[in-house]
Amino acid sequence: MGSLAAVLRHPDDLYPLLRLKMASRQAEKQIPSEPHWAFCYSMLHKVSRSFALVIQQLGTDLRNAVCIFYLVLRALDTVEDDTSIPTDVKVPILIAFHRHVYDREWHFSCGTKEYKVLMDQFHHVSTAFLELGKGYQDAIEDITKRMGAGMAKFICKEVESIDDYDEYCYYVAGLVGLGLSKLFYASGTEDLAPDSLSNSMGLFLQKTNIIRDYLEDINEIPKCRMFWPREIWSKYVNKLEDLKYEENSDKAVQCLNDMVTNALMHVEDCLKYMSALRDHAIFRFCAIPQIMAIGTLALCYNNIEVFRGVVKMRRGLTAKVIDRTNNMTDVYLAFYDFSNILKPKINKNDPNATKTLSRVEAIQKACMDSGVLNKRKSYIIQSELRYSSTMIVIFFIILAIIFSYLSSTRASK
Ligand code: IN0
Repeated sequence: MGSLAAVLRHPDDLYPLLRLKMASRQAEKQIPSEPHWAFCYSMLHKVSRSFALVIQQLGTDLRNAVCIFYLVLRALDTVEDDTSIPTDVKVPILIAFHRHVYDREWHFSCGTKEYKVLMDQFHHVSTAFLELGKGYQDAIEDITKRMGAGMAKFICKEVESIDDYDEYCYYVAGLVGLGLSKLFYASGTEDLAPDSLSNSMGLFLQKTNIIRDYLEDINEIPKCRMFWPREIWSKYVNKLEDLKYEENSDKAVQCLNDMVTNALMHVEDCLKYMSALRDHAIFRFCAIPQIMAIGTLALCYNNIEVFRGVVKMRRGLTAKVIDRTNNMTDVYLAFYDFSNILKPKINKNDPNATKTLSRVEAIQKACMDSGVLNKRKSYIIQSELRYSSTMIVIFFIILAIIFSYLSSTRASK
């Protein structure tokens, strides 16, 4: 019902949604027949929904390597995330995870739902990993080793300063960027990107997740998870969980805006990283999550709902992003448009208003300086406006027909 209402409100979502559905059906048909690869690709579809589609569009060898990298990281994440595992059990698993991927016998039961299946049947992932080229295996092993050690370090350490926050995000997401850049390079299609830019790609995605998932993480049972740095939230409340209470709404939104402003710092690096990519499928694989992230930040900024429930981009808009992201012009347009949605939400009484505004303007300048903005209208927002005005016109035409029908029946009586 909710999705029907959303489509009625945004009728232009319908076509991209149908295309996404068809692409998803097509991708499911292409799942390989060998049992270990079949397990890996169907698991990928279960844990990453639309993102799996974009992975499946990569060239065969790179696609297999990215699929395994993604599942290994999800498995490592499942161990890290499971708050019911005692620390003395969890830490050795995280530290040795890079060796477990070589061991077809290894498995550890934890997590819930599809993640539990992934962990219970991890031997399929190891079997597939052992079939990858050596260059891909080395890159995945190296990143898994460094990430596992970093996660272990943060099991017993709180995220106090902004430096801690950047360090934690480096372990769980920046390293993913470094690993992916290595995989792209190993595939022979891309130059090796500078580590600092690869890191920013991960930090921008992960910081957006941490902002969006505040409520889910704070309400985690049996133990809450806290990733917002004390250096930021302590300016607004005494305890991180106080942000969710209604009486602290004003402070909560100010703190949220501070967090969003911090995340926006990485955008220029991300634009630079994406503009250097050459392969179309790799480009889409990188650009789609980035556009989703700036869209999510625009939605979360100044939005108290982040502390009340789930704030997510609607499915139709996600489908549009997947359907229409093909080159850097699309990326600049999307970043420009989403920062334009955020900009009027900046309240001049917000303690970080000047900082946020200068971040948004720097992003818009980077998009403008690309020289492509005036060549084309936005592929997302403009069409939204056009369609909503079309809907208003249709509404008035229907109203006029009903009115003239009613007046003619009354006149005949
Ligand atoms: C990712 C990233 C990802 C993709 C492309 C380039 C990247 C460069 C640097 C770092 C990460 C990069 O993208 C996914 C996107 C994703 O999984 N989306 C989910 C939505 C969701 O809410 O979970 C979907 O279902 O579509 C991502 O978020 N991460 C990720 C993990 C592994 C790999 Cl190989 C690539 C997770 C994270 C923590 C942000 C790195």
